[in-house]
Amino acid sequence: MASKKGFDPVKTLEEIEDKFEMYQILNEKGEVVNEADMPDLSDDELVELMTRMVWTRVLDQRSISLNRQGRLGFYAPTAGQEAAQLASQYALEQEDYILPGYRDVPQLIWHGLPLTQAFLFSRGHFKGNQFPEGVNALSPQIIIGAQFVQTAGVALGIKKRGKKSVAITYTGDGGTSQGDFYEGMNFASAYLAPAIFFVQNNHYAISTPVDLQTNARTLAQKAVSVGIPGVQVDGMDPLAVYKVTKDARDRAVNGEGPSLIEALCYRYGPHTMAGDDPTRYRTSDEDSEWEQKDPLVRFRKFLESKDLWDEDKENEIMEQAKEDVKKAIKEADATDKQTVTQLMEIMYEDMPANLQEQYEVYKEKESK
Ligand SMILES: Cc1ncc(C[n+]2csc(CCOP(=O)(O)OP(=O)(O)O)c2C)c(N)n1
Repeated sequence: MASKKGFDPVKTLEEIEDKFEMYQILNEKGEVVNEADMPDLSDDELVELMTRMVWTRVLDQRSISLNRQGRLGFYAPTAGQEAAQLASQYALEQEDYILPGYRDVPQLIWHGLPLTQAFLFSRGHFKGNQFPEGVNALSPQIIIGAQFVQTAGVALGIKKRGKKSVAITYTGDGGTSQGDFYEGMNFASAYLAPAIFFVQNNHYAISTPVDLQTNARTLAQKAVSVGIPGVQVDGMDPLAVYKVTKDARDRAVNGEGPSLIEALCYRYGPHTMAGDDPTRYRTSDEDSEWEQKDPLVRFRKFLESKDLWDEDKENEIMEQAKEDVKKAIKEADATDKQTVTQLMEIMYEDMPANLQEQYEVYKEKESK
């Protein structure tokens, strides 16, 4: 076989890596730096996107406090990731499927999951996972990377049914080290399945920094290995996140296959509320560097410059969010506690004989 003369694989790698630059539309000061790529969003839609980000920031603060009071169970903080989460979800349509990770409850809420159910999920109540009709989503996945293969499958199902919709999954930077990450993307690529693989690179998998996950300069470039488009986007820039997700969706529904998106962001809080202390692995300098990039701050500046936003409006949304949380947690409190037999009933259509025996024991206990 003839070998290519002068072929330099190291140079080829460098050339590929150089091509993956962070994509941005709105800079940290709220200035548009890429006018040509401004997404086609009306003033009302821009305000709606900001409203969702402000509301979700309050939800995060309230959820942390409810967790500390022992009124919520599992909770993974989201502050700092609003643009990555909500602007990507905003680019979806109602018929699209979301396969979220444990930190991705906000996307589910804005896709139609009632807040009360999100709270029940946090408490481990099965009702938190019984999504209303028309909310196309799977439950938040705790197993890292496990939804990549499922997303390829859901997307292939969408394609086989001839539907014009997509399946999107979310993971963190840590998730890209799982074998499932490559398997899912490769399968979806081979079948041109309408999938979007969305990585929120918040730079840490619990305490492990992203440069210990991989020697690759970007996570987006991993798309090259399976022959799909990959983009690294400023995940603190809602307009850029919206644009790249919308483009990926358009390509997917047009039969052009899946895409990989890496959104550079930061989680301000701890990994979860189960005892993580970020000060043990992050410096306060790094925290403040990222706070300068905050998605709400830059989008507020942008909207104010267009006379679309002011303090009164923001306060109104914050009050509304607090009211919504109050009402939802009350409803969650008023929900009957789940029983062991209920859990068994929803697990099995036909219960195995050994469990049937246990079921009878619990039924008896619960009747007292
Ligand atoms: C397969 C698997 N391995 C390990 C864990 C334990 N674990 C829980 S969260 C986490 C870190 C994940 O980090 P990343 O994917 O970057 O997501 P982030 O939490 O930053 O959103 C790990 C290792 C798990 N849940 N699943």
